[in-house]
Formats: sequence, structure tokens, C-alpha cells
Amino acid sequence: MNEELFQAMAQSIIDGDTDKAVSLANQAIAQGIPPMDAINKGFVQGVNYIGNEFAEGCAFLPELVMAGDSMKAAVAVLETELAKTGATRDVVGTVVIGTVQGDIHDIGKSLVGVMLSVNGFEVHDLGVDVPIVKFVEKAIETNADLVAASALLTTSMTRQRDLVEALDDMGLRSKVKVIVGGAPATPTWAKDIGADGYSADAVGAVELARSLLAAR
Ligand code: B1M
Repeated sequence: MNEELFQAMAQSIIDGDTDKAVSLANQAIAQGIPPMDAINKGFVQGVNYIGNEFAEGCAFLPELVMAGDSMKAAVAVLETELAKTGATRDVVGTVVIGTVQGDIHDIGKSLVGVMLSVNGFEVHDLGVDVPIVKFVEKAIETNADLVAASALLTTSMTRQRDLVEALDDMGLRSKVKVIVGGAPATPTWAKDIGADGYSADAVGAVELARSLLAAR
């Protein structure tokens, strides 16, 4: 039963049909489907399909843009639902999150931010295309425990290394943990650039953040 709904969700993203995607997101909530299931088993399948088609030259930028817009709208509905579950927790730690400079992909980053927030972190989301200096300034201003940098492009991921270096130069590395994520990042990349950890998804990012702060 849910399989049909998940397939319809994926198709709405492939079609770039935002109204349909939002309606299906609301339907999932009404049916009591966990928001992360709707995102991962439904909508993400569609955006991954378009992403692969784009990479193979079988889909073009307008389709990628439409899929991204529909995905963003559907995820926004589900994020609102997710946020309701975390209203009364104590603050576990303070996180500054953003997508690095040169990169405007925000769907995954925002999801990671919402999941951290739902799980008790105070989250300062700087948005997309964030210069390194902004991450550093915000980390100092908020006395952050952790900086989380997302990158979806092989061209922008090098900024994650710049971020680690900048925090190092400011003498903040012993205090501020750095985690990285996004499609091109890997555990090896995180290790190579001196980050404290990598996560492949939003749920893993929460576990990683928790374990890093607990280990201090
Ligand atoms: Co872009 N794009 N895009 N795009 N886009 C990719 C990333 C690409 C892989 C598509 C492809 O070719 N297969 C490719 C990158 C190739 C590469 O670098 N090797 C690509 C390209 C090339 C581009 C442009 C350059 C296209 C162009 O203009 N010619 C351009 C770049 C613009 C820029 O940033 N400067 C571009 C633009 C766009 C849109 C604006 C149209 C749109 C984004 C809309 C938006 O974000 N508001 C878009 C989209 C939608 C995609 C794909 C199809 C989907 C991304 C997405 O939202 N996924 C993507 C292909 C793909 O990933 N399948 C692609 C869903 C989201 C929930 O997952 O973001 O991976 P994701 O986040 C996950 C995990 O990665 C992880 O957790 C999240 C939730 O589970 N995660 C973290 C993410 N950040 C994390 C941080 C953490 C921990 C985990 O800790 C800090």
C-alpha cells in the first residue's frame, strides 16, 4: 500500500509536479507515515533518478531545477512535521550548519539541520553558498560545539578542507568539532582533510554529532 504512495512521490519529483508532491507529503502525514520514510523511500528516489538522468545527458537543467523545486516543497512540508517531535528537549549542543561557498544545494543540508534540531541541538543554519569566514564568525558568536558543512559538488567540497584549516588557524579546532557530508564526501575525504567525521545521511549526522560531543 505504502509502496504505491512512495512510487507516486518519486514520480511527482521526476515530473517536477510541485502541487502533487506537496499533496502526497500531506497525504503521508495524514496516513501516519514517518516523515523520514516519505523522504527517503519516496521523494529521494525521484530526485536521484533525475540526478542520474542528468549525469547521463538524458535530462537537462530545467528538469533538474523543477525536480529540485518540487523536492524542496515536499521536504518543507515533512520537515514541519518532523520539527513537531522535538519541541521540548534540553539543548544537547550548538551547531552551525551551512552549504559551502560555490554551492547552492540546500535540501540535504536543511534536512540535516532539522534532524539535529529535532534531536535537541541548537542549530544555526547559515543557508547556502556560505563563505568560510561566515562559518567561523558564527561559530565564535554562538560558542558552537560543532560546525557542519555540506557540499554536493566535487568543485565545492574543497571548501570543507578550507573550513577545517580556517578553524585551525583561529585556534578553535580543539573546541569546535567539524563534520562533513553531501554526495561527493566520503569517510576517507573527512579523514584526509582533518574533519572529525562524515555522515552519509541526516539520521547518521545526528548520531555522529552526539557521539563527538559525548566523547569530549
Ligand atoms: Co545539482 N548536482 N547542480 N542541482 N543536483 C547534483 C549534486 C549532481 C550529482 C547531479 C548529477 O550530475 N548527477 C551534480 C554534481 C556533480 C559533481 O559535482 N560531481 C550536480 C550539478 C552538476 C549541478 C549544477 C552544476 C548543474 C548546472 O548548473 N549545470 C548546478 C550547481 C549549482 C551550484 O550549486 N553552484 C546544480 C543545480 C541544482 C539545482 C539548483 C537545480 C537543484 C538543487 C535545488 C536545491 O537544493 N534547492 C539540484 C539538484 C536537485 C541536484 C540533485 C539531483 C539532487 C540533490 C538533492 O537535493 N538530493 C543532485 C543529484 C543527486 O544527489 N542525486 C545534483 C536530495 C537530498 C535529500 O539529498 O542533498 O544528497 P542530499 O543530502 C543527503 C546526504 O547527502 C546527506 O544527508 C542528506 C539527507 O539524507 N548530507 C549530509 C548532505 N549534507 C550533509 C551534511 C552533513 C551530513 C550529511 O554534515 C555536515
